[in-house]
Order: sequence, then C-alpha cells, then structure tokens
Amino acid sequence: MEDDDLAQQVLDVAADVESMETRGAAPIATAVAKALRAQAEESDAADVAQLQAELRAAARRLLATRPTAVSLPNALRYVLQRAEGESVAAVRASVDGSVAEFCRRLDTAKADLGTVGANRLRDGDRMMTHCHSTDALACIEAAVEQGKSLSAIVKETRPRNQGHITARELSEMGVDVTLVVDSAARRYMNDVDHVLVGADAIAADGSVVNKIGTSGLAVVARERGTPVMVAAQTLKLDPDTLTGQTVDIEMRSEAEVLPDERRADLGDVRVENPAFDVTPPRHVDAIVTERGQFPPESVVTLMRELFGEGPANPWEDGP
Ligand code: RUB
Repeated sequence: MEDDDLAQQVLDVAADVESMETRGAAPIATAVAKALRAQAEESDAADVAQLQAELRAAARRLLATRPTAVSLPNALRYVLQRAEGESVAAVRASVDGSVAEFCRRLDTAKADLGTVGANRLRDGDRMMTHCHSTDALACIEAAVEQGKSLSAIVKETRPRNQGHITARELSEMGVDVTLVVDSAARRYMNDVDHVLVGADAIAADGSVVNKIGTSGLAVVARERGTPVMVAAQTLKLDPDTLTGQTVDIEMRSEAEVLPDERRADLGDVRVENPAFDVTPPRHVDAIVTERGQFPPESVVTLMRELFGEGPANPWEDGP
C-alpha cells in the first residue's frame, strides 16, 4: 500500500511525530491511536480483510517514525488487536470504541501514577529533573495539590532543551525552579532529595531508556546516595524485551547538535546525536507506575501480566 492510499491524518501524525512537533509518550500514543481511527473512518474498503490490511499499513507508517518510544507500538497494538467484526461498519465501530477506551485509560493512568509518585515526595523536597516528562510532572503536580511546597533543579537537556518546557510548567505549578546546564548536575546533586525522570521504554530486566544523559545522572545520584525515581506508565513497558530483543536507540540529525553554519568552522569532525541512553536497574530506586511503585528488577512480573510471555506484532501482514 502506497502512502497516497493512507488517510491524510496518518501522514500528518507521522510527520509531526518524526519532527517532534508531537512528543512525549502519551501525546504520541494518543495521536497514533486517533490516526488509526481516521484511517478506519475514511476508508472505502470493500470488506473486512481490506480494512484490516489498511489499518496494518497505516500502523507500519506510524511505527517507522521514532524507534525508541515504546508507547507508539503499544498504542497500535491496543487498537489493532481489537479491530475485528463481521462487517466493515463493525470493525470501524470497534476501532472507534477501542481508541476512546485507550485515551480514557491514559488519562486515568497519569492521574493514578501522579498520586503514587506524590507519596514519595515530602514537603520541602527538591528534585532534579532531566528532559520533559509528563509522567514525572504528574507526580510533582499531585504533590503540590496535596499542599507540599517543592523546588526543582531543572537540567536544560541539550540538544533540544526540553528542560525549558519542564521549567515553565513547574513554575506555573508554583514550584521554585532553578535551571542549570546539563554538566552542572553533579555540582547540585548534594542539594537535591530526589532525581525524578520519565522513561521512553522500560526493558524486562528493569533497564530504563530515557533521554540521553539520564544514565550519567543516575550514576552521579548513586554516588551521592540520592534516590532515582522513574515515573513511567505501564504503556512504557516494552514487551519485545521479554524475548531478549534490545531497545533501538534513535539517532537524530547532527544539525540538532551543531548547526551547519558553525560546523564549517570546526573542520573535519564527526558529530553523533543519540537521543536516548540506557540506565541499568542497579542505578534506579523505584519505577512509579499507575499500578504502584516497583523496584526495577520486578517490572518483569508486571510485564508478563500485561503482555503475556511475548509481544504480538499485529501490524505485520500474514504469510
Ligand atoms: C522525551 C523523554 C521523556 C520521556 C517521558 O524525549 O525522554 O523523558 O519521553 O516523557 P523526546 P513522558 O523529547 O526526545 O521525545 O512522561 O511525557 O512520556
């Protein structure tokens, strides 16, 4: 199936995820689920098999955008596994229903996770954050709503400075914010009570894949005895890792690190821009989810409960 045959919303969502116009696990998951719904609504498939094939093709296009964010395949899985029915209209209705249910669950999950995370934060605590995580911010927001007064050291998070979004949102919540460059993390580690980050994917062994720089931050935190808390909905659990696969780390454009006009001044240098890194479970104290908090080594139990022994890839065409 050619791109031309896909619903315009599928192509637009794919472009927005690729360019990071849409970013963060929940916004990505919501956008791709709704794009599948648009594909179902706009399709003029003659029969159920054709509509299901179109949905699989749309899912493959969406899947090709960002390789690390596991919320994306998990959202596609949720909708595709339920895209069944006796007629085209019935499949369409089931896609519509499952997208609505998926989005409802995401909202509830974020609120429940926030309450769990907030319980770890005490009045007067200071956190250090990295990147911008809606799950991490949900914990802080819930703590603020409980009447706790909090402050934060916010790392700017080169190269795309998502820390600026965190700084603005925390400050709007009434949190006292200090923005620092990434390399100042160790300098400020003695002044914080928690490192609080999100995750793009969590592997079966409890490793946390998050924005580049998280693993170094966790090492520094461990050196100083500062607890590292990872806020991540169960949507971030990567079922592919149950069968031994590793998480793909997205490499992004070199121009994000060094604009072309500056690069010419530096001569013949290689530039690399990995978007994420892997923090081993021994450097993480707790993974906070909507199902409660877990030591990283035990998330595998939760993963088996939610996904069974291995993943399904419902976007693949049959033999
Ligand atoms: C974002 C990032 C965030 C996680 C979690 O990276 O690393 O920490 O996605 O975010 P990018 P959330 O900006 O490259 O997508 O909790 O909002 O899902």
